[in-house]
Amino acid sequence: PQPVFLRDYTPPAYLVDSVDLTFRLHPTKTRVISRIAFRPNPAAQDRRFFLHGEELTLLRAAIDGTKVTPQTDTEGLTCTVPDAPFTWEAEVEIAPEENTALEGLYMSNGMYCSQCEAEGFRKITYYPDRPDVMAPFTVRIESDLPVLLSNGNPVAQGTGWAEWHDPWPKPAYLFALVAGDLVATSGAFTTCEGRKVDLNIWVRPADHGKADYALDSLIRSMKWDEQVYGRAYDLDVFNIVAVDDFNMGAMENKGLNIFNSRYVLASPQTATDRDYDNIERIIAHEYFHNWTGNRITCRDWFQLCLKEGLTVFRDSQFSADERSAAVKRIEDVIALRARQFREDAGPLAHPVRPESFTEINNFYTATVYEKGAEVIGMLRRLVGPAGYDKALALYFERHDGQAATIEDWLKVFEDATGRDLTQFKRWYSQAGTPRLSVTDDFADGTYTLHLRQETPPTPGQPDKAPQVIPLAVGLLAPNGDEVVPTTVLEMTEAEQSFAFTGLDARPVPSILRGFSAPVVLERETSAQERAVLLAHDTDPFNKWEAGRLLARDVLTAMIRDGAAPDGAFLDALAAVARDATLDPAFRALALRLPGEDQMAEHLHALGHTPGPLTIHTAREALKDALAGHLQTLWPALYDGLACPGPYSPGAADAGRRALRLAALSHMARLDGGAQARAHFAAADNMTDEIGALTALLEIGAGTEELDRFATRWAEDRLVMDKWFALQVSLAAPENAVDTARCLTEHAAFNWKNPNRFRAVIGGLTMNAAGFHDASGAGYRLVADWLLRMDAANPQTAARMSTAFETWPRYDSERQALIRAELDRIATQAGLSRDMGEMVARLRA
Ligand code: HT7
Ligand code: ZN
Repeated sequence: PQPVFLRDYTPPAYLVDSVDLTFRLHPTKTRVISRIAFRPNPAAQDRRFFLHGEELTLLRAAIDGTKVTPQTDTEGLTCTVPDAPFTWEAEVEIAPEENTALEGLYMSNGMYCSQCEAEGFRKITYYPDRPDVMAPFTVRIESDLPVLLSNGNPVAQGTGWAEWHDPWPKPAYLFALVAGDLVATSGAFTTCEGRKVDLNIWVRPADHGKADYALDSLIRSMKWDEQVYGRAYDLDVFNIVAVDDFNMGAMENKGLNIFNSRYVLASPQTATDRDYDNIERIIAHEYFHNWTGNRITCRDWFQLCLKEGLTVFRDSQFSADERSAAVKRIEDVIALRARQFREDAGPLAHPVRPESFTEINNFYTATVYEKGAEVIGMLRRLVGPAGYDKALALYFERHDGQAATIEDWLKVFEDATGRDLTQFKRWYSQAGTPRLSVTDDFADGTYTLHLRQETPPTPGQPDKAPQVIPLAVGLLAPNGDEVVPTTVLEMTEAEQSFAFTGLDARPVPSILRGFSAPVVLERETSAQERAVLLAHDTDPFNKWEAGRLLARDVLTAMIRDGAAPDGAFLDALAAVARDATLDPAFRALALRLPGEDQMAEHLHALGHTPGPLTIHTAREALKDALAGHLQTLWPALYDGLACPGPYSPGAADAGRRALRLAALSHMARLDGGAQARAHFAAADNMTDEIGALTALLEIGAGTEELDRFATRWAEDRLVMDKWFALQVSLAAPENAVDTARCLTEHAAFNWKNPNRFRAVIGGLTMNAAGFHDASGAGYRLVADWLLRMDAANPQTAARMSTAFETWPRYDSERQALIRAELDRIATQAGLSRDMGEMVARLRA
């Protein structure tokens, strides 16, 4: 397969005025009859008529009613067509039951369901399957199943059939069809424009009653998008369907969102606070796509960040408004550093807007999504909230109904605010995380920050130009009083200095407040300065960051130099944990030590390659030290934080539970797990149940509780995913591979279900010391499963292959072992395009 390049974009030869589809559903012989009105595109450079089509059996085709015999190959068909508007008709046969790739039309537990983004529609019928071809769709579904759904509004229905019409022109990737035995949790929403919208969340009958939170989240999202972005919903119905077999989290098909059931189904007994949080966030994300993605879509797949970066940014704003903004920002940055910085530092690094790809499914990445959102956050900081609102209003006005580009997006900001964004655009084209080194001096009441930025080379990009970095800075007096409130410095040069005058004493700088740019800040900071920031910074992000840096440095010294846990750090953390004026959720985050993977990356940047087991052991020792040092605090926190009343997933109670469970996990290190066992036995919600089980597994206990858990939840597949994931990811390093192998032999290990596969194989890759076991057994087991999964479901297998992206930071023995596995995968006959591209990039 050949890569495609952004620079080679050409407009489509033909545009589509309308699409009529009839589906006669059958597990192995579904008939799809299409009737498509084409017209020549005046803007096209050539007139070749090409329709994408893969794995289709073409039964007949006609143009304007006259039978034609197109030339077909594995990618599609060509045909001689009139140089004027014409109607194309075709009938194809497909076999949804045999579709294990979960792309196109497939079956999950007896239900028909589609997934077309990015290029799945071509597995349903012949079509110009590219996002810049937009058309209204009419769909007729024929099936005996009781619930038949497609995009848009219902037109008519009878026994064994239903018709839908979507008046909003859309690209084929937003097409959706669902047919099954489903029940709805329903509600209604009246938009600010007076449209009454029927809302339905469809689930399997056995899951009835578990969609209330999803519905509530949907209603809150609809309200928020009206209030904050002025965007109202535009159809009479909004349907969401929960599906068990799904490659990703959810899909924003117009009027018919399809979700991985783990992001819809929740009850206090079966879902954790994190699950509730994710449901709210993802429901919002997919809903927000209705405007940022559907009404305005992407011209081509290189522009993916146009919809994904913006929609992630919008869902983060929503979560910040609905919950705690400070906690949300910290959680987002933890995730960004863990996934995107890691990606940027390895062989898979790519720009937010990639310039080439072989398989677009491989580019639904943390860089496109999360860094894409950070870039928008920087833009908003640079132009200010009012400038941002003005630009967004212009974006919706100018590009509604269009397939747009990043150039269009930036032009809107330039036109709305008068700002030149030529240099800013580098954030879209340059890969890699900029390193920002900071030194300072103080003389005669003037404090000067000296900044230097440098972005390391990434694949295909050896040299980087300076980027625009909005740097939010505040200054604190040595006693902790804020003497300069947050100011945004705009760094544009490779080296630049900024002075603050009129100061009485050398201040303590609080730099990169709110994590105002996705960079790595490098600055020699004394423990004393960090302690001041941890105790007094008014910026909650930097207050948390001060604690994280202290923890990171303590861990670094323990790993690298065999140092003992630092007492001053333990005291500083104790002060935060004890501070009842702080949000419990914030305190819980402050107590979370940097992860093993993060430590490996940090030490690698410092030129060290410690074994993963050394990192694991040091981190465990620091946790033990923290447990012992604060032994009187933990029971006090535990006793004082019990939530009064029945379970509520709201931020306040979730924060209390998070801090209480952090206390419990430290107590387990002191009492052999006695309190955790009691907590497990008394738990009346899944957050407490999983929290107690985690505390036990972390100290090598919990066998009995695991068994009890499995007995209790054997029939609940989402809860059982947790059971599978937890024991692999928390296994002692020396047992992790065996635990994973053993679980792959478990009767309930249905590996073709992506959630179950990710629970076990993904669980192993998350157990850093286990996966990177010096024997190479972890690498071997994962590679074996990648190969097996690739033959069934390339998308899910290829995503999992990113587990190998960190190879450069390991010793030469481990590097050789990883390379051997990548070679083994690369030479496998019949490897998918997805996996072929991933291993080629990983090995480069
Ligand atoms: N836009 C969607 C991305 C997507 C996807 C979803 C489910 C299965 C396969 C998929 N491929 C791409 C999800 C989103 O970002 O909202
Ligand atoms: Zn999205």
